[in-house]
Amino acid sequence: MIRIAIQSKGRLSEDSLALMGEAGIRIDEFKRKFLARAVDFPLEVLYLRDDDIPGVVESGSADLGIVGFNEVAETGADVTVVRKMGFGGCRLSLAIPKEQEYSGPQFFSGKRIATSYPNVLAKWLREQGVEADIRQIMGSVEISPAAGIADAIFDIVSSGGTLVSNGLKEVETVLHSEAVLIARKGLDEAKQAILDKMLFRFDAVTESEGKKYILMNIPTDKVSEAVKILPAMRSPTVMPLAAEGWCSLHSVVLERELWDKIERLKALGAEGILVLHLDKVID
Ligand code: PRT
Ligand code: ZN
Repeated sequence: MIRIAIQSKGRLSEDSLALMGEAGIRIDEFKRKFLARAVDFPLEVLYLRDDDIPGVVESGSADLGIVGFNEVAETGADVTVVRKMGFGGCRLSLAIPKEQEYSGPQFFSGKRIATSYPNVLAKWLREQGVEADIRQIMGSVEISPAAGIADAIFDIVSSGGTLVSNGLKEVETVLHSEAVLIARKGLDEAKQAILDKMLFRFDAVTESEGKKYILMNIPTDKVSEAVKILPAMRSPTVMPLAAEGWCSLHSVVLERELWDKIERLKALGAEGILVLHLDKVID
C-alpha cells in the first residue's frame, strides 16, 4: 500500500484524479473524504490543501504527492520531484502598477512587495542583491497595490488577465511551475515497486498526449515517400490491400503536425484517411 496526497479542492484536484483514472486507478468519488482507497490498486488518497502537501510528504505521513512546483519551492521540503505532470502550468512573477517605469531588479530596492510566496521571493531578491520589504499576504495579493498596502506584488500568473484587470504589469518571471509528482526520500522496496507501476502507467498516458493514430490507403509505389512523411515509433506499419497496387499505412503523428502531413499525403494519392484518438502509448 502506498499513500498519495492530492489537493482536495482547487485547480489541481480534477486533473490529478483524471490522470489516476486514465492510469486505471479508480477512486470512488462518492466516498471522497479525508482518506480514500483506490478500488483496484494498492493506493490510498489523502485529500489536503495544496500548501500542506510538500510537508506531509517530507514527514512521511504520505509517500507521494501531486502539487504545484511553486509550493515545493516555497516550503523548501526535502522531497524528490519524480515527474512533471503536464498540467497546472503557471509562473511566479513580480508585477508593478502599469504606469510605472521598470528599470530592472533595483526597482524593488526599499519597495513593499505583497506575496504568499515570501521564501521564493526572498531568495530571488538575495540573488539580485536587492533589499526590499516583503509583506506576506495569504489571499487577494493582486489588489494590494491599489489598496495602498504594497508597491508591487509577487504572485502566480497564468493568462495574465488578473494582472491586467488590476492595473498591473508583469516585469520579472522568477519561477516556472507546473504540477509535479513528489515522493518522500527513502521509500522501501515494496513502495518503490508500486510507484514504478504507477509511473509506467502515467508515462503511457502522457506519451499519448498530443498524438493521433492515422491510417490510410496509399498506392504501393508511393509507400516509401509516405514513410518519409510519417516516421512512427519504430517505423510505420504497411499492409497490402486486396486491391492490387494499394497498401494500408498506419502510423502515429503529433497533433500539431497532423494537417500539414495529411495535405502532403493526399498530394501523394492517399485515400480513406482515418485519424483516431490514441489512448495510451507504451514504448
Ligand atoms: O485551498 P488550497 O490551499 O488547496 O488551494 P489554493 O487556493 O492555494 O490553490 P489553487 O487551487 O488556486 O491553485 C493550486 C495550484 O494551481 C497553484 O499552487 C499553482 O501551482 C497552480 N496554478 C496554475 C494556479 C494558477 N494556474 C492560477 N492562475 N494557481 C493560482 N492561480 C491564480 C493566481 O493566484 C491569480 O490570482 O489565478 C490568478 C491568475 O490567473 P491569470 O490567468 O489571470 O493570470
Ligand atoms: Zn493553497
